[in-house]
Amino acid sequence: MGRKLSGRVVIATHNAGKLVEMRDLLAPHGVDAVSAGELGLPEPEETGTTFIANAKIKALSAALSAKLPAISDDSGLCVSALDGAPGIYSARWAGPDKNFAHAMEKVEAALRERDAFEPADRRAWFVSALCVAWPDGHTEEYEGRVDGVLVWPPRGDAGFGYDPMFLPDGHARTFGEMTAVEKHGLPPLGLGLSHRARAFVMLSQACLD
Ligand code: ITT
Repeated sequence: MGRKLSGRVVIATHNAGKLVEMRDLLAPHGVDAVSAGELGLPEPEETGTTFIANAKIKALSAALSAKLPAISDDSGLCVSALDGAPGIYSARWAGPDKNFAHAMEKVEAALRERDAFEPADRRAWFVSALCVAWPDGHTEEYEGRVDGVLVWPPRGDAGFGYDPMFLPDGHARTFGEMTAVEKHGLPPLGLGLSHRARAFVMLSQACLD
């Protein structure tokens, strides 16, 4: 049982795609969500070596600057044949202009170099580490994961980042072809499909009403 969140909460991300999803996930829980961008908070350097460590850096930085509880997400795509890359470097593979068409091409090129053409050789998973931090320094962390295969060419233009090339197990459409509701996969449709929704279910059970 975690510490409860209520009132105003900072969504500590500067990523527009994540912000939409995190707002969506928080919406039914009656908190007043404000983004790091709206508050003009700085983007801390992500110096951690794990998703959880980077999520903590981001949530603590926002909570201490804003003097409000803050929720961050550190996430990424891990490719089995690439020994888990790009992993915590998923945002960096898109370069300074955040070009994810290019980042997906890089992943595809690396898979081809390894002769990974069959679905069995193209296994991947998304991870989301969510951290809630309070201005007194208390933090709680939750991690979710979804497994699937990488398709080529990318399919669909919904979502963000690597969504168009990720086909979650048990589904016929990529995250890029799903609505936000389908990607979340929350009740009454399911128990959480995306990595972020799965981590959020744990967070909400512990910290939200
Ligand atoms: P913040 O740190 O401000 O939250 P960021 O984009 O730098 O934004 P990360 O360091 O956590 O965030 O990078 C994670 C990258 O992994 C992100 O830029 C996406 O491209 C990718 N990613 C994470 N979740 C994803 C999802 O649900 N669908 C597609 N790509 C995702």
